[in-house]
Amino acid sequence: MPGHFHLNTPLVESVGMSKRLGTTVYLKMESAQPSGSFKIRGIGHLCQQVGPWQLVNTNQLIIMCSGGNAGMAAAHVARKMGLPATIVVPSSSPRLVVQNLQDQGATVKITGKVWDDANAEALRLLETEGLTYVPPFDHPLLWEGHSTVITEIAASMGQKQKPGAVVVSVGGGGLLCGVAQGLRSVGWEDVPIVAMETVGADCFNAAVKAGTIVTLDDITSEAKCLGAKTVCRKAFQYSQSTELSIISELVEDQQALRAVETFLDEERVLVELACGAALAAVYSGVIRRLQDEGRLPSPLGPLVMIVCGGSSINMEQLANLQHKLHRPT
Ligand code: PLV
Repeated sequence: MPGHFHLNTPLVESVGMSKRLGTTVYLKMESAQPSGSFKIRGIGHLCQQVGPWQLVNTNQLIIMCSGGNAGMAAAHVARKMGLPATIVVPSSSPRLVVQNLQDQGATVKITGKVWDDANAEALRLLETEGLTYVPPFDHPLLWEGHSTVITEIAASMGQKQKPGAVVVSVGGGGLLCGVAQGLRSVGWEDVPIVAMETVGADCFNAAVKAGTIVTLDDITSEAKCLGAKTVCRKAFQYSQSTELSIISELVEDQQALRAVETFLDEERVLVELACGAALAAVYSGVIRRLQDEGRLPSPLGPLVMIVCGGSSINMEQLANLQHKLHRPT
């Protein structure tokens, strides 16, 4: 088995974003991971930790539920470990996701409307069939695995540079927890995190506003991979901690889509709407506004954008989203 399943991804300067923001913007290109997103960091790490004593010896199936990208990571890791995988996805997942998962050799089960429904089915299978459950965002081993994204950034930036802020997308909050943990481990706990969601997939923002964990009635955003109805407890706890500064911000689906389009034009990389939510922090002027409001410093040190990636996107899917979201002006 390899040391780990993820790659050390490039940290590249974005001329276009830097020009817009008036400060250097670095892109951490998680879209270049083997499974198409950062998810392989945490899921690879979790499977390696439980693997020796649970997965490999008993040759159990890996079962997990996913908006898509966590499933892709699990299917990839399972294939590399020589284990069968069953991935439960909601019916909101595009056909492309199902095809991609099957191409990775996974069995796909489609259940329910949104991620939470698929999760309930995965937990049922876990009980009735004794399979091993791999969660997509709520597990300390996932966060530990995701935290390597920050240790790599620290190694790439070297001793002399430190981010002014880090931008992440938030679904169930696993990436956020990993980034928070990573910042602590490299002594960067004073670096603010800008946590981006879309309106309608905003369980973290809703919890921050309410001061308690809340469950959304429904997911109405097209960014289905951000579509957890309830954020994980750890992410909420981080938002309440005085040690870290986490700023929760929302963008409309249209802004996330424009960000995906601009990123494709300027950086020549196609990412999902879930990732567009983070990119929109620069393209839609969220960071600028936060500076104007005094919530981020001016001038700001280098901004690090976690380009979380995502593989539920291709030209056909992009055209579908454009059709749905871009009303004629
Ligand atoms: N997607 C999860 C959860 O879905 C999944 O099962 O694929 N960016 C991309 C491209 C993602 O796929 C996800 C999560 C996120 C960001 C957010 O990560 P999280 O869930 O750790 O906050 C419901």
